[in-house]
Amino acid sequence: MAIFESLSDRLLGSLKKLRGQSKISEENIQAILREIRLSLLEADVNFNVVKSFIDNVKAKSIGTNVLQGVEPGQQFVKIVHDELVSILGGDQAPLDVKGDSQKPGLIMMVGLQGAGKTTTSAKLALHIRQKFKKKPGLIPADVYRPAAIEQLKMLGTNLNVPVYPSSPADSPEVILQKALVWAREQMCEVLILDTAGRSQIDDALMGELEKLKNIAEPREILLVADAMLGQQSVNVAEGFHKRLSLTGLVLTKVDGDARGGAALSIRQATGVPIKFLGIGEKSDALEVFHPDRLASRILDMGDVLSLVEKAQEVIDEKQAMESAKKIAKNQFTMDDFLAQLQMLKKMGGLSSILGMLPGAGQMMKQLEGQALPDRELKKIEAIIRSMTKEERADHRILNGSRRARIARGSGTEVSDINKFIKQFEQSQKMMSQMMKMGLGRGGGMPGMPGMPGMGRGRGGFNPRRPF
Ligand SMILES: Nc1nc2c(ncn2[C@@H]2O[C@H](COP(=O)(O)OP(=O)(O)O)[C@@H](O)[C@H]2O)c(=O)[nH]1
Ligand SMILES: [Mg+2]
Repeated sequence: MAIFESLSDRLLGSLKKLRGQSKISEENIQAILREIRLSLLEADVNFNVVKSFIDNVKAKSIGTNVLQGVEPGQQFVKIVHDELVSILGGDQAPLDVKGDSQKPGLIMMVGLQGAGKTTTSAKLALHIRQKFKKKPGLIPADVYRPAAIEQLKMLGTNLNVPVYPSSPADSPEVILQKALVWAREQMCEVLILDTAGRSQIDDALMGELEKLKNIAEPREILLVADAMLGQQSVNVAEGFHKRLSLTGLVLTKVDGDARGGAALSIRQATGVPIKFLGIGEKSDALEVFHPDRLASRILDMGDVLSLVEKAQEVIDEKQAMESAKKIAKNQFTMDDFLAQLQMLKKMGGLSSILGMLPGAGQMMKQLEGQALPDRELKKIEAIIRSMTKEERADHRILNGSRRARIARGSGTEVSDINKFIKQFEQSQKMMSQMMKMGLGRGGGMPGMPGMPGMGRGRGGFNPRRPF
């Protein structure tokens, strides 16, 4: 993508200087950080976003242990990459396309004039039909620009998507009300409402959009913002977000020669996720936005990233093997439990992992009664962290007064501690039984999250693998 090319070139140039260095120290990254900072500012990234980016990279690089088999420079690239992913929003934010012909869902498009609302409305209709196999419907509600309704009608007709025949004589609210009735007759499942824009944010526009929002009860309110506006688009997004509570952003004209500042600032500044990129004028020029893919594209160092990831996996695996051995010897401690918890968090979702495990049905049942497993996990983490080293190594010494102290330290109740210890003993027992059943042979323990064979990027858990 053209807009990130010069940023990409500059970042890569800076990072190459770290190659071959034996250590990441404050001194040798100071200069690199200065260069990265300049590259970002030059790409028109918001000053505050640049500052927190640099601070975070610095904090994470200094004091990081260098992984075996990896150069410090390579590890630094990974840190910069991960921070890029983080300011771009982390995980990909999905589009809410719920709705059926009885009660169609509605996506409301808002933005300044010329940002690309009408074009993007048509693109989204196509996307929803192709990717979600749902019947879209388009509602033009820009009654101010004479050709606006015609424009959407033409786009929709070309795509064979029904477009409500709005009358410019009706107010936008009346158009919407009539269109909702029309949409049921048409059996549309997801509606896209194209609204009017202004050359800048004003109160009259916001008032009208608020009225439409109240009638439409949209599942999504997407702000369409022009990437060419650079940092200015951040102010625009903040203005719209304040009045309408946006659910997502579409950044258009990313195919142009903008410098990328908007893309790199807007999420961090507003907290609203970027959901799509507009990469051309045609109706199929829409791209689902993936923070990690864009970060990799900017840094263009796929080989280095996977190398560092592999090295990290080795560490995880070593730890996992350790605990498997301990389980076998019935020496699995709270410390190991904590390490497993952390791995679990990294892999995301408890139920998704449990679902892959043999004999996990029972564990799932036990968990079902608990309203918030994630909150439960945090509680357990706090409890273990409040224990002393001796207590973690052997929980049997936890008498009444120790339990009371731990409850105070972790902000929980003694009953929580008792419950957790009971659970811990149960899982200890269960695990050693599983080991005795032979599930642990072959180096791995499929019954444990984070065990070899289930690591990220290693093909996941294979249920047919002989244990
Ligand atoms: N190159 C490029 N042009 C775009 C993109 N999105 C919209 N446009 C163009 O921008 C202009 C304004 O778009 P329009 O949808 O009418 O904007 P609206 O006023 O917000 O409805 C049109 O000429 C579009 O073809 C995009 O992603 N890339
Ligand atoms: Mg328009």
